[in-house]
Amino acid sequence: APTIHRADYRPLAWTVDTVELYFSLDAEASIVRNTMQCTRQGDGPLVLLHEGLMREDLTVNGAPPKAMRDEDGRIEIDLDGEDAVEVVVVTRVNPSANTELSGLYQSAGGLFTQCEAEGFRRITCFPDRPDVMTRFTVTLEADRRDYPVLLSNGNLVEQGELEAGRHYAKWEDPFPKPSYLFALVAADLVVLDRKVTTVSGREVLLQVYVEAGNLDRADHAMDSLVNALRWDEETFGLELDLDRYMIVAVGDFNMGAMENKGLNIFNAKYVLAKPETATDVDYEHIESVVAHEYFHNWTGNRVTCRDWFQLTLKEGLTVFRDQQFSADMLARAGGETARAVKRIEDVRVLRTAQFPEDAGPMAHPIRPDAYQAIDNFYTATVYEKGAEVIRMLHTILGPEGFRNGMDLYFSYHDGQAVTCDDFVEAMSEANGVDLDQFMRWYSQRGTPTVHADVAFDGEAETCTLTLTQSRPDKDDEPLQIPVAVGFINAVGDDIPLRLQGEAEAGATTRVLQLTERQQQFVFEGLRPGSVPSLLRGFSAPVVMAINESDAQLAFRMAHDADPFNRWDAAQRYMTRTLLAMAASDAPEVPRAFIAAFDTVLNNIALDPAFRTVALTLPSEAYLLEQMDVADPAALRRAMIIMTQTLGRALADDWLGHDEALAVPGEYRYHPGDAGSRALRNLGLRYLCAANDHQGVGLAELRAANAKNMSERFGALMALVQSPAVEAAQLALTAFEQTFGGDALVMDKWFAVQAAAWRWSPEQPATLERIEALTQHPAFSLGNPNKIYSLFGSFFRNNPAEFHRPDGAGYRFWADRIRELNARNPQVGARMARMLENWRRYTPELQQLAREQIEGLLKEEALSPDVREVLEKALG
Ligand code: HT7
Ligand code: ZN
Repeated sequence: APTIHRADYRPLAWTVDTVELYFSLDAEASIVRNTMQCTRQGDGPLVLLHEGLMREDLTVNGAPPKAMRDEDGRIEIDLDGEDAVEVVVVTRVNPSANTELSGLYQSAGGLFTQCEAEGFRRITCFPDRPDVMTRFTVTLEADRRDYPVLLSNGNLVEQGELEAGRHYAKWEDPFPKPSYLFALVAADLVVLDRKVTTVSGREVLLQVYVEAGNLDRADHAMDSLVNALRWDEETFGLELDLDRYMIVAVGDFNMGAMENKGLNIFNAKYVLAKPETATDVDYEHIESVVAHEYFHNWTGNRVTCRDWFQLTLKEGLTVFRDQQFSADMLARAGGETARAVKRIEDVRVLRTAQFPEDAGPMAHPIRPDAYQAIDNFYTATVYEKGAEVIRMLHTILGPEGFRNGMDLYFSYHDGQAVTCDDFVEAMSEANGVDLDQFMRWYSQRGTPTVHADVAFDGEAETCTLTLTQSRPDKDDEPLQIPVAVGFINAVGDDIPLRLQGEAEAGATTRVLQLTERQQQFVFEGLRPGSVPSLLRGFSAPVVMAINESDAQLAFRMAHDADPFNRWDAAQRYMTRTLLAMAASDAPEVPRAFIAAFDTVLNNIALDPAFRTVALTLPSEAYLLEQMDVADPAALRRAMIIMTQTLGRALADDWLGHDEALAVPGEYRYHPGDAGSRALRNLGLRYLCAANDHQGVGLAELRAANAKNMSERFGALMALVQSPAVEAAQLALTAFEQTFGGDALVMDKWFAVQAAAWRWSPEQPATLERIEALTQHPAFSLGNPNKIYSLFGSFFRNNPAEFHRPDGAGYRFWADRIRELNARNPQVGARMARMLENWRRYTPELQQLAREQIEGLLKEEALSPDVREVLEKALG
């Protein structure tokens, strides 16, 4: 596939002002009649893009075009002398044969669309680029019995009966939009309605559409939507601009959800929840994804991207907004610790998913310069690092300055397709701040490291903090890095800080602006022995390198007033301990480590949710990234010894907390309750790892009888991740019997087995178990959730079993990529990425991985998506 470069962007010569779509819907043969009013805006032909379409007709002003070229999915029509034309295209599509789930496709008997990024061209011929903003009118016609619900964007303006059991609905979207935001749904669904009044007094209808039988799982999504609507009014003064806002749940969906104007289509996983089937984490994800899509209505839809290189303009900003929203919701119910725990969870995701991406062959700036398949660039870098970049702006400008910048951005660009520069310029202008250097975050890839050196002058009572930034790409220019800093005294209290030149001491946390390669900051009135706490709240997406002893880490784990850094101290201590154990022939957990762990576990003044994150080991993906040569087997041995030791040494404590933290009464989604459940689940994890008799007994009981899925699944996971093989098998079978008919719950059942460690050589290998599970009746290659649960969970969360020394894991991976490449290249490419960092592994593993990647690249029918990933992996 050709490489597309950001620098090559040119405006189109022709745009489409209005489009009228008439769909005659049918699962095998849908006819699409598309009438476009096009106007000239520059020199050149009218360009229409298409992919995999049966074209039945194409006319310009009622006649076949006189001069037309059609090559590689691109039609060019010369229209010399014309300034405005009507173009009609008639196409035929087969939704039931669409296994890629892009364009118009079938799922569970209904018809759905997914158009971002380039799916609209799989429905009709169109200048399918985000800078073409068009007013859409859509008529859907279908069989009433099979498709009683007919939805599209905007307002329903007409509906009625037709002959032969068919009916129709006509929808008009008052807002011009790019084609990637078009959507339709034709299906047999039920709906949850709620009416709310917006801040300006307009009554709007909110709807959540689900399959019959799932209405009792739609309330949480609806509540989340209402909360998001209110939050955007209050925080950014942004009001819902439509009379009707719909969310539709679908079982087969490549990603999480899609923000189509007024008609969001969601992976059912991010809509459906009731206590018996959804965990606290599911509830949390639903809240944030519903909010994310809602927030796109302004950041993405009203102001959209000029081209796909600007993707982080909408995604980074919208992730930042959903993170702030969730933090506010959690803090409202659970106080400030709940906010801190949310920040910790977000950073954990960044470090686990984005840091390795930024150090691997797919590394790219948050605004990439080139791509082959845009679907490969919906990445952790564009989303999560992009959100961190926005967060830094928020930190630098302050909440008010940020809000002023947002207001100015909308006042300039509402209704436009713009660039990241436009956004940062609005922030700069609104605050009178020069952000030219800050813009480098958009063009430089890789995670920067900030080295910190702390030197005390005992006599003068000063402390000089020297910060030095270094970046993976040598030619990179220094970035602007906000570094939040605090110091803690010997009894664990935060010290009010006075920077040289200041008259008196002020706040205990100060944000320093590191703009040069190296800078010194002098603090006055600081005694030697004061302990620095750097990068508080993770104020920038960097690695903070500082020499700290184990004792200092244990001290900060117990005392740092910044909860993020307290957690981070624990992570650093765990990381260094696990890496030392992985490098040792006789790994053992040091006593001092157990003592530091014990102190946090038994500090009941600390919120259980915080204790849970502080006592959760770093992910294996993150730890492997920290090893000079990634050795999954050695790391797994260390992880097993660590979890067993912490379970055994602290068994009584875990059991005591289990009893003390039982949550009485009916399930409610609440951060306090969720924190207690999470700490109990973590306790079961450690106890079962140690094969503690009482712990296993508790887990067995809870896996069988718990009233809510958080406790039931937590117990199941603890059993499956333990040497208690028989108890685990019994629990898995019982779980399957209870939930075998529930696709979303079965996703969990697949995922937990795919992530299972091997606790002894007698235990069957996880790969064999996965191979058997592909034959399970609830498994389907056509359902992305199943792929992510069974294969994704294995490749991502089970490195020791995936990177097996005999190469069987890699052979399995290659076979799956072959299948998925043919069926669903977007999902195939995602799975292909799971081996992209193969060069980090031991030489033996590298050799085995290389063979499989090279073998795949010899395949003739490789999709552009999969090919791009594999070629980059091989470098
Ligand atoms: N903006 C949405 C992206 C999306 C997507 C992209 C490629 C292929 C399929 C997709 N489904 C949804 C999701 C979001 O960020 O809100
Ligand atoms: Zn998004």
